[in-house]
Amino acid sequence: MDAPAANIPESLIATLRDARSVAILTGSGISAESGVPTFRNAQTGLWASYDPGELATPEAFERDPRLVWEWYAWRRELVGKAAPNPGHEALAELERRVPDFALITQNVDGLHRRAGSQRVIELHGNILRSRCSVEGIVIEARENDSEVPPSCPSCGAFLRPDVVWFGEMLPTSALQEAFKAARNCDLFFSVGTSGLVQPAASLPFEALRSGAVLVEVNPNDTPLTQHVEDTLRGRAGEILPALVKVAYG
Ligand code: BV8
Repeated sequence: MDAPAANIPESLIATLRDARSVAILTGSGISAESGVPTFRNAQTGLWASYDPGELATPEAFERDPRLVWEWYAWRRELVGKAAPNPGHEALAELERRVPDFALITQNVDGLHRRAGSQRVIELHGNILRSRCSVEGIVIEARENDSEVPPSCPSCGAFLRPDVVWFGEMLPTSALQEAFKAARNCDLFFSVGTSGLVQPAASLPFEALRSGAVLVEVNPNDTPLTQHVEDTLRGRAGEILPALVKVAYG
């Protein structure tokens, strides 16, 4: 049995097989093996000197719309070159195996849907979509638009990435669906997230309060680690496929 499978407790396999309802929260760690830098990892190249937490704000866009738009264009290009990894694919397989399955993601890279996951709750939006910064309507950004940022075809305001910035409210329906899934699940996995960003970071605790078994998949400790039933220490791209293989063959 290879290493990741060997570290999966028998009790967790039994709980997974018996689970009626499973909820998963993912963060940027699950996309790391697809070559998408995690949110807090040092930015590379041109963006090395910028703090993502500062750029992903309405204030930054107000102050320098061109800079913020170009940062997202750089990230969109990275995501466009990335492919789902075995961790994303294992979650798509898990959805097919569990009667009631909810995949809640903080990620904006769209890789879960590209891996075949159907029910994906995107808490923080999607970097591949743009919206009018005034009317809020989603606009397909035109290829090679000379304006940076491009302007809304109907009102002329700047387009912005269709993501949730720090200080902005999350989409109400997505947040409500996420908390409902956390409250109703038998088993909750927190995968590839440092658990620092609210309100997403409250979801595992909501599951715990509702009696779910809580499991973390991460190479490192997080503020959640001390509260979980099982810690699967390692990379999602190795652990999740091993979990699915051991549980379902
Ligand atoms: C809001 C989109 C109401 C943009 C993002 C208390 C309550 C409520 C709000 C707050 C609060 N305290 C502070 C706040 C404000 C703020 C917040 O939480 N700040 C934090 C930093 C303290 N929250 C908000 O503003 C939210 N809005 O609450 O509205 C409100 C408004 C104003 C005032 C009060 C209330 C909006 C938050 C959404 C921000 N937008 N993304 C974009 O992407 O550009 S969040 C951003 O961080 C990404 O989406 C990312 O997914 C997310 C979380 O980060 P992680 O995914 O965890 O990534 P990180 O790099 O941190 O960690 C990676 C992990 O992976 C690590 O643990 C690593 O070990 C692990 N890993 C690495 N490799 C692997 C791996 N794991 C597995 N396998 C591997 N191979």
